[in-house]
Amino acid sequence: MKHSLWHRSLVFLVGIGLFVKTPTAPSAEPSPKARPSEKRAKGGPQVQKPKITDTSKANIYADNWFELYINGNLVAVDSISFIPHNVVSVEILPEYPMTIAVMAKDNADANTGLEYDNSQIGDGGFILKFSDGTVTNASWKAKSFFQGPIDGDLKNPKTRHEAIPVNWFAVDFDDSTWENATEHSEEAVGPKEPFYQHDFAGAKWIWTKDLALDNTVIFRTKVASPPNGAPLPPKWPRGHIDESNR
Ligand SMILES: [Ca+2]
Ligand SMILES: [Ca+2]
Repeated sequence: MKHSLWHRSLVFLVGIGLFVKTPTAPSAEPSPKARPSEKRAKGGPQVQKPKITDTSKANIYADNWFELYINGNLVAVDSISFIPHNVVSVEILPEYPMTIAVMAKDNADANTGLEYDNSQIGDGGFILKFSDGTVTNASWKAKSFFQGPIDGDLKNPKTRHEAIPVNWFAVDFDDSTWENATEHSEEAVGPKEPFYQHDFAGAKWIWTKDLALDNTVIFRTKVASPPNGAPLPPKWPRGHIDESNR
């Protein structure tokens, strides 16, 4: 009888122990709503993101076409191949130091250097202004990769092409041996109406020395800080466009 009572008490106590332990056992995985850290990772209030007011306006005019890279990234391409002449006006998110690299092309047949059914010699010209005060001038570097017609010979037009380096737009590309750009007068370039409808005040027309016979020109410059004296912007989160389209 005594033994049996002790046995029943033991079973009772073990049962109480199990009952008491059960509610304190570790719970299952928390629901997604209970993970604030995961929510923040998707872009919470602690991420300082740029607004459109943090961008600069870029006005760009090329006689006849251009593509523009900033710090190795393609930023703007002239939407019209050669004519009519147009201004490309876009917002950019500047980061300093800012390496700007531009490929500009005059309208010229690759085999003759002539335009309009090989009937005449055209001339080039490039001008750019950013609202941070960046402008084109003779401090930029310039190099021609396509000349023609050599000696301006219209009857027997010949051309000279130099291979364009694959990394011509890279930040670390070495342009130290290149000549400085040449500033040309507005009269010499003869811009069309869209130029006068945009703000290019303070910017200079640039090309190589030869506005007529140099047809593909690459320009490069490095801007250390906003030329208008504005403070350096924060290091915005950016990310890079994957050009392999994965
Ligand atoms: Ca030309
Ligand atoms: Ca032209």
